[in-house]
Amino acid sequence: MKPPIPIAVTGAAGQINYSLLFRLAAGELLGHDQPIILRLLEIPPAMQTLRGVVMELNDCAYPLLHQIVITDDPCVAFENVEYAFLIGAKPRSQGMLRSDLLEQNAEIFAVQGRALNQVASRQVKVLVTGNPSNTNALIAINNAPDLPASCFTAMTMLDHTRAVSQLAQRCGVVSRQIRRISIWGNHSCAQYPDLRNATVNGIAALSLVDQPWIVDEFIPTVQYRGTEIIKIRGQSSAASAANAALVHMQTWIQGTADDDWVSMAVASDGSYGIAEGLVYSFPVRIRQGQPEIVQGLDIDDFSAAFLRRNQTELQDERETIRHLL
Ligand code: NAX
Repeated sequence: MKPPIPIAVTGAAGQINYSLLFRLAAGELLGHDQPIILRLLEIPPAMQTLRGVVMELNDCAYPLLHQIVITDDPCVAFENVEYAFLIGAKPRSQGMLRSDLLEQNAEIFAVQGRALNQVASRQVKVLVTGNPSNTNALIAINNAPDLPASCFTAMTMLDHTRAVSQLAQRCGVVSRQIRRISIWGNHSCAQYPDLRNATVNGIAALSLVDQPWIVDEFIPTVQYRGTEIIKIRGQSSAASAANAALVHMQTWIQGTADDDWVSMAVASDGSYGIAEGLVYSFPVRIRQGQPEIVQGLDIDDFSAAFLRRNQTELQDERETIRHLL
């Protein structure tokens, strides 16, 4: 049997984790021959709920689940971890503004960035899901000066899979026939779901769908999907978000298919004119275990306006939390 690998997960008593933890414990991230240790971080008021979740995890008798550590200390949760899912934060409820979220959640990611800097593996792969995820990742990067910024990503995979699904449904195909969807910018309603490079069974998506559908249906449906789910379900997306977190980390570990890419928010290197350092979602491929921004895509005026709007929004968010950088 291989030695167990620790995986840190924050917000472990929350609704996303009520799906994610069970999939991790079943071996969906690291494979069905790799034992794991779950290192679960929560705040004290949620510890009781977390103990109940741990009872259920134990009751599944997962063959690969070697140990579960629960703690409210980030330095314990992140000790030597290779993988960290930063999910814990206050979720957006109906009517809550992003700026309120930003204020409330920023401090959490400063503390957790410092803890990762102190105790995590130097190759740790960190996925920030807690909202506002791009700016929370920016805060974590800036509070972890001894870790390369490339250790940190924020999640736009849910937006990506939503976009894939919308295009697949429109074209009457299944999702694996879709390639090269891109989500640009912020994980917010400003994001730009872009199908200009997408293919459906190898055929250019632009030759199969018309511009009014793209502008009036595809883009807003993806942008506002989270809001719509809160309205209809009464709670924010959970199982689909857990799935996206898992797919994001799996892709980071296993790589992208040769003819495809995924969307991840990473520290900008100035590509496509996006200010260096901003955590911005790009189409990325995984090369030697690292996300690399896909280069050379044609950006028309319509797309450029979206890219600029997202940059401005993220720069404004950065100003709000500058004291934490
Ligand atoms: P829940 O409120 O169900 O769970 C959040 C959990 O985090 C709670 O148990 C809470 O006690 C815990 N928590 C709060 N502060 C913490 C801290 N300092 N350390 C450790 N744990 C802490 O929310 P859930 O629905 O699970 O959503 C979690 C986060 O994901 C939210 O910020 C939400 O907005 C965000 N989302 C991000 C998405 C993305 O695509 N980037 C999509 C889904 C989701 O909305």
